[in-house]
Amino acid sequence: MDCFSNFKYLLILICLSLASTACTAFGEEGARSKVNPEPATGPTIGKTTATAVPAANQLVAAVQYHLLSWNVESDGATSKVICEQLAELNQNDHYDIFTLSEVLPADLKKFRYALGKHYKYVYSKSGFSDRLEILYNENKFELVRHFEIKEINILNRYRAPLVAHLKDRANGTEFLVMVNHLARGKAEIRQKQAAMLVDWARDQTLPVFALGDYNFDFVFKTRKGNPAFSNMLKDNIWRWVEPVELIDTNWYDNPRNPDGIDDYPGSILDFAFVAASAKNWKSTCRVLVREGDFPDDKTTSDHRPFEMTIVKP
Ligand SMILES: [Ca+2]
Ligand SMILES: [Ca+2]
Repeated sequence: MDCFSNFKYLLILICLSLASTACTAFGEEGARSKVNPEPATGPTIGKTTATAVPAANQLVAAVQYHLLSWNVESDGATSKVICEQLAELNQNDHYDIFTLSEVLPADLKKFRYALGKHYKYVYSKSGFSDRLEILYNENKFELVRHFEIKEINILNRYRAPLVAHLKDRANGTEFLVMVNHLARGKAEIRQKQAAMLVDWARDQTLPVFALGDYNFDFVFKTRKGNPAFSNMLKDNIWRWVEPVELIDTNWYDNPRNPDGIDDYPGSILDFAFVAASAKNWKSTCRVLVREGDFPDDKTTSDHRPFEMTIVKP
């Protein structure tokens, strides 16, 4: 080879090397969208699409989790139907964490298998036939500990809040997930429970996400809940994650005088709250409406499920 041929050879080598670098960069971009098929939200929108070759720090996916909360109406539904509906809601393992209330003891394990063996669960010992259950994707999370806050189960007649301390296996993020089902019949008990939840949350250092059936009777028209709701919001320790659209979460038609019309239209009983550093996370809540869900029947729940997406800052 003469001097000119050497130069051409060198040029070809440089071109080949550049082409290979570009392929690698686009390959990583493609891989990221597979890992995170959810539409990008908030600040991530546009970051990767506007830049042909993103910087390494932009390839890190946002730390976000999908939670689903649902009162499954213990004795007013069948485990068979609830299992089918849970599996349908959780296609492709969409939800990382479930917080359920009104779970019959016999159904705790069934709901886990409806989601898959890689979901594990903890449950409340309190609650008689209306237990609380937290299920989590074990591939994603390690369970650090779990506990019930027994004092809030006043007179041992209701349900103690159930808390799971989870740790993300991939990035070490730790947080608490709580499920609540506050007293329905006795307003003063519910009010006391809400005040005690505030006292408990005041001392928390980890992010806290608390979902469930709070029986706060929040009416859309007046934008007011019952006195327990006011207690819960006292001192801004808890922040309510209001659903993006206010949709009734509960169907109730007095069985003594049924007229096929919901007795409490335009109101909700089910809520998600955040406390401590969880207030810095981006949290979005949505009530899930499925075709034919209301009025419920003897096999389905009288509550709608709702979901919350949380994104770490
Ligand atoms: Ca029912
Ligand atoms: Ca009615």
